[in-house]
Amino acid sequence: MSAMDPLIVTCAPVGAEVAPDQTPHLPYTPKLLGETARAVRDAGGSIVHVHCRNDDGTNTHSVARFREAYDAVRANSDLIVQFSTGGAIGMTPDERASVLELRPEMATLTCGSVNFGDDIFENSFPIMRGILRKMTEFGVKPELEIFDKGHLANARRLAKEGLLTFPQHVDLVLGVPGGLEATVQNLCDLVDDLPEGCTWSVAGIGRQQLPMAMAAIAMGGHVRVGLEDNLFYSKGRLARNEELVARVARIAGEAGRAVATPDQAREILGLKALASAAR
Ligand code: KMH
Ligand code: ZN
Repeated sequence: MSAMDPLIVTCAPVGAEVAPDQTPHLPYTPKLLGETARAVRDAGGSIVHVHCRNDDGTNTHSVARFREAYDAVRANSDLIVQFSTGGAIGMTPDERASVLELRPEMATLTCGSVNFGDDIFENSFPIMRGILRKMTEFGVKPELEIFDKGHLANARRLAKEGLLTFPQHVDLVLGVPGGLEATVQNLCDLVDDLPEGCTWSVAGIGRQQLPMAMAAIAMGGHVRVGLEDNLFYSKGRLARNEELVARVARIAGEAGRAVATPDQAREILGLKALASAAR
């Protein structure tokens, strides 16, 4: 597949910074995540980006909880399962990387440290190398998370060290307070700077989620939406994850771009097709 490939829509339904008391629509248990996976698939999604919480709503990166989450998604859909290795601020690098032993199809690799609100999301070279080595060990495809312009240079350095080969799939996360702002100019600059052959998506934060998605649809990129990045459907109206996916699918369709099925997305991303037993 090439140029204007079908649109891969990633849904990030639960984030470490979004708590259940902020919205009734956060699928923070495996059961809720499974239901959301089904709805997101029906709405046109291809990938689910996974963070986990305990039943009391607190963040966790426990392998057992991620296994439950994986099983819940798989029992309800054929979505590509992508684990977060970013976790939550304050988690140790080992904790963040621990879930890779479950061999999800994909996992995120944030390509550098970044101010994150009043905190620092720490991703030193030793941290990135450790996560990448574990991804290689368990055969997990990375999605490179780029929060700032210098993060692409960091990814190139990791490639020079032999820990990564290009092309890769890259997610441009724009609008985090402390990171690169969500503007079309910044998006174009990053896309111009991508190594040859990379596929990319954009995750606009907050109210920039929809405009960034629209730009990506037009540019031939892919899109990430979901409550991790944005709680609202419109001003004052809380969103459900599947509604955010459905809106992007609808707009893409109007623009003449169909959404990718999960298996089409696997082909675009160079992942193996899902064994029929796992559907
Ligand atoms: N929660 C952020 C500190 C990822 O999922 O890989 C990191 C994050 C990135 O959400
Ligand atoms: Zn995340």
